[in-house]
Amino acid sequence: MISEIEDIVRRSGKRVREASGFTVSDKGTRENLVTSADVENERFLKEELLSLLPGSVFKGEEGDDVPVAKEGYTWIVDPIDGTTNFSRGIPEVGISVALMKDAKPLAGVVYNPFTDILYSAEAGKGAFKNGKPITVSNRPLEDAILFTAWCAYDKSLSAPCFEVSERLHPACNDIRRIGTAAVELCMMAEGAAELYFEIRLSPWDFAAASVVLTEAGGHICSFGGPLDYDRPCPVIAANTPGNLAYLARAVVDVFGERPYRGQAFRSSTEATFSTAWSS
Ligand code: 2AM
Ligand code: CA
Repeated sequence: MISEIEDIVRRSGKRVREASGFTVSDKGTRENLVTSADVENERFLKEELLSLLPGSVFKGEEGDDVPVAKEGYTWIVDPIDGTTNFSRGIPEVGISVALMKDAKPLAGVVYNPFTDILYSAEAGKGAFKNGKPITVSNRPLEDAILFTAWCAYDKSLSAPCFEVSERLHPACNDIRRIGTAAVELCMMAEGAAELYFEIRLSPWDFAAASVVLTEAGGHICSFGGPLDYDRPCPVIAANTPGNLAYLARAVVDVFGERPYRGQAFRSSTEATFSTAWSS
């Protein structure tokens, strides 16, 4: 099955790479973009993936946001992760396809059609970059690179996100921001970076990469427990449980009691740290 998914994703990537004359529009705020290539690629992936697995459910960013099925198979798809990069010709883009079974992640493929790098993983079977096994690094915090962003699409949350960066920067090696969460998480999976924090990611941004990162030996969670594959949530990830706990502590210290979508961070702190320490 994974090789068939990879084949579909590679074919969709060729279409994205060769797309010309696409139109760009915003989805409510000027930072949140969609192009006609996003919409066209979601249509292509939906058709191909549903015919690969008849009876499955398709959840996608551009117009197909439905709940993940509690029983059976659900695809979670971002046709272009890094749309702002794509619209400007910056070649950091990920086509992200996850397959869930009974609401649990089963497989993930992330493909950058501009670099021709494809990450893939199936639960329990390891993670791969263009077919070669990958693992997270074992770098300690002081050598770690952090991927993070400052919530461009909701600037009311950007100040505390900057504060998290301010705290981490002296403790680690440096900070990077590539503009596609899916590719950033996969770069962690191959050992190129060690830490990841975003206050709000949608399931299609992280679903496929979460399988790749977990299978590569990494750790990824939200606040107070596992990722929510049905709605946007905070995402923290690291190469080791110790680095995950350090980052989670910094995030909770900064955000404190600040409610996030009606949920106080503090109330879920204990569960976050038990996830961090026990995984
Ligand atoms: P996108 O390009 O598919 O929109 C940038 O750091 C990351 O944030 C990208 O993965 C980008 O995905 C994602 N992103 C952009 N707008 C977002 C939004 N409104 N909510 C959640 N994630 C978003
Ligand atoms: Ca997208």
